[in-house]
Amino acid sequence: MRTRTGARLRSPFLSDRTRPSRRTRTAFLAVTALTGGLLLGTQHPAVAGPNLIKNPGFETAGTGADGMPYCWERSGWGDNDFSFDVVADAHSGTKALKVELTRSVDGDRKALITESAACAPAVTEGAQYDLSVWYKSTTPDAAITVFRHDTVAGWQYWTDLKTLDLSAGYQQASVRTPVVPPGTDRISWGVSVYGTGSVTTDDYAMEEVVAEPPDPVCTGTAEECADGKWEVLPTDNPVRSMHSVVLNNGKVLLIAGSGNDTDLFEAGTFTSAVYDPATGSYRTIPTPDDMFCSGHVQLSDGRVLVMSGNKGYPSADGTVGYQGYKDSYVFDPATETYTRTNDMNDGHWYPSATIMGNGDVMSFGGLREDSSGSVTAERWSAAEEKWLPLWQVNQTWSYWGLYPSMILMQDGRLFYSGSHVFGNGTPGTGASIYDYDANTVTDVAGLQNKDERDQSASVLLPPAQDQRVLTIGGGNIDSNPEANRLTDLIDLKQPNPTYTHGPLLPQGTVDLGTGAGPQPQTGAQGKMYGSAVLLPDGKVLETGGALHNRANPVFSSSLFDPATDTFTPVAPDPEARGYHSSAFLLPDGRVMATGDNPGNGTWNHKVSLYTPPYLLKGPRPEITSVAGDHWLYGDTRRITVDRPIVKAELIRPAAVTHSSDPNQRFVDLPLTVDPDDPRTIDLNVTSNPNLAPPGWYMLFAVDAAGVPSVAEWVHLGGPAALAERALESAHIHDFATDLAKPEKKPQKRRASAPVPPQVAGCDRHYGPPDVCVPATFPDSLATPAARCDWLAAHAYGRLKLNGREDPLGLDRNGDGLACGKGDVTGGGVTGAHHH
Ligand SMILES: [Cu+2]
Repeated sequence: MRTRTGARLRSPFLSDRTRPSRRTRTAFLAVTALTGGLLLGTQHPAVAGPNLIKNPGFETAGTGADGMPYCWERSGWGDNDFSFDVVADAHSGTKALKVELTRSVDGDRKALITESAACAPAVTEGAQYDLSVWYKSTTPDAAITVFRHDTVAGWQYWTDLKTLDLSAGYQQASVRTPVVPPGTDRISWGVSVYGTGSVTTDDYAMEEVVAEPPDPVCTGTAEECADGKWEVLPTDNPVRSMHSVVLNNGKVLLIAGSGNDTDLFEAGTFTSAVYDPATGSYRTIPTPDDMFCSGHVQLSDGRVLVMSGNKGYPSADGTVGYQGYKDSYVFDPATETYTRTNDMNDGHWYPSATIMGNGDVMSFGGLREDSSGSVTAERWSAAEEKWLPLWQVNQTWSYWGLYPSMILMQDGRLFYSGSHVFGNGTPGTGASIYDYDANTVTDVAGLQNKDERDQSASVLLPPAQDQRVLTIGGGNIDSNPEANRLTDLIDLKQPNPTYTHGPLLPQGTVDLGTGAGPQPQTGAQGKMYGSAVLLPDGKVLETGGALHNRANPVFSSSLFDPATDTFTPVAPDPEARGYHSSAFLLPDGRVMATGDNPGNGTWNHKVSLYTPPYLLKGPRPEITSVAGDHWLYGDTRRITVDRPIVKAELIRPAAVTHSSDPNQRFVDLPLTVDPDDPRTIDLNVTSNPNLAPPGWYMLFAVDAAGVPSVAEWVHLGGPAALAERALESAHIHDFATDLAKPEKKPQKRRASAPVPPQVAGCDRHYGPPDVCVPATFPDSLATPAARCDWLAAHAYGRLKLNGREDPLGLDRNGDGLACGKGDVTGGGVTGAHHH
């Protein structure tokens, strides 16, 4: 077998080799045609594909009244003053096209290839194309923008590829498209001008990239190469961490606080640990507060903002629930210390945290200091490094529930996906678009069973530019049905985004606590508490989960491919990963999984590592150099790699808890491949901070077999993040502006929302607060004996009553002990003791 080296790939980017001007191309193609048979047999032909663009230099006039050249049309939107003119200032020939904006509030103007079968180039699904254009520009606000023709849905915005530098004289911009999505038969593209100034363009070209896929290589067993492999690490996680934050030095912050352990809480023992994947070691660090079930997000400088946490556990009499701190801290990865910030305006146990395009952080939901629900929106100012006072923050007084999944959209609005923790979804459709600046909330339709998406997982699919969200599974800790297999997809680029049904989750095995071990799932059994992890090859790993409220772990993992909207089952994590578990991508391309906190109060300290199939395909591409690690929006940054790649991206490191990581995103970096050396590549960075909020990212380069490099860390930021544009609408396309549902007006000002004290689905009449006797038992457990058997099978141990009431009928002899000897006959009540 041939070894996999760069040299083995036979000139994979044929069309890059030569980029003749339009003038010379005709002659060149004639030579190619004459010698084609000969070239096929050679190892390194340098052949440019034909230019797929009609009238690429505007030399042929059109017939329309608007004066546009043949096969070119005017396009654009928004509030601006503009002109389109055919001018004599050509790069070649006698004509060029000038687009000018003299006033710009929002939107853009662009000359596009006419969106017709006669003019728009036909493309092949799965192929890539090199686009190039000669241009002059007097504005920094110009980008190559692509539309695609969907065979079902028609013409639609696809993506932005490259921001054009200012240029007084003609220069050429070239960039490679991503893989053409399924269902696409044509594309149209042009230069979008979205700020005042002019851009004159000429001599467009579009050539198909011809890449030979590498031979398959397998360095494991056939099963491993298909499904990947899990290993359980020899060293246990020293803390009961339900929070995992990947730091910009490659280490992982694991926050436990009291770790949902009332003994630790009463002792004031709060912990965090920093895990170093390079050594496999943990360092336990002092933790100033009970950050159990706090919120967290990396700030733009790489420090971690940690907000709220547990001020107090529920009272024994069941009248007071969990109480949330107003406290907030910043964790510095360099010193591994926490520093207190100013307080939030309200307490927020289980808050969301979303970083915005300007580096501010928005936080919603959770429980207040008195255990009622917080209706206070909180905003962390990046400029002032503090939580803003209430009067500076727009308020709708909405109660968003616990850990509401709030995903930043490309125009700065927030998408509430419907993923949340504990009980029912929000009133209405259970999902909405929240416009902070306008202070409006508008429901979006289509989320299935919105009241059974408790502890579902939502993720912005790769690439972020596609603005699609996947929501996976879920259950309901109050009604406690079997968790479901539902998945839902939404395309936030549509005028009226609506969830559509995704494929059912693949099933694995489930441990029902019967003693028989994990059994194949049946019927509609799915999972809640699952994790969704973006992988560098552009797929999503969903893994772990459980069938019921803090019980019955599900062992299944699968890969979701956003290119096909399908799941492929892979090897499952051998460890239980239910409540308080998390999974996240490491910079080396593997996935780490921690935690599990079943209802009996125990903790799974075992840590698993997943090696995806892409790491069992032979040598990985290597990033051999990066032009600086501080990148700006709209930049073009050169990297070198040891062999050709087909994709590069920035992945925002995880900050995950309770299946929720709304900041996780995969930002595609369109390639400009050096025509003379495919190992020298310019990466085109988005100019839109809402697509990639400022901060540290993992830069991956991926080859044609989907094998990623090890990540390099780069910081993305710059003035664009602070520009007003970052807070307002994106230039690229008018989207999600034709919502069918009416805007909800802000609610009346109020202090809080009522939340029952048994919010976590646990019956507080039994046992300590860190043990969760389900308020609703799984179906079919109707009798006290059956319930006692279930508790015993799930190792609940001794359960004292907290008062005289016994609503579940577990203490029939009234001795103050649930499911004691005198309570059950023939029920064999045994099991491990808690603590
Ligand atoms: Cu929790």
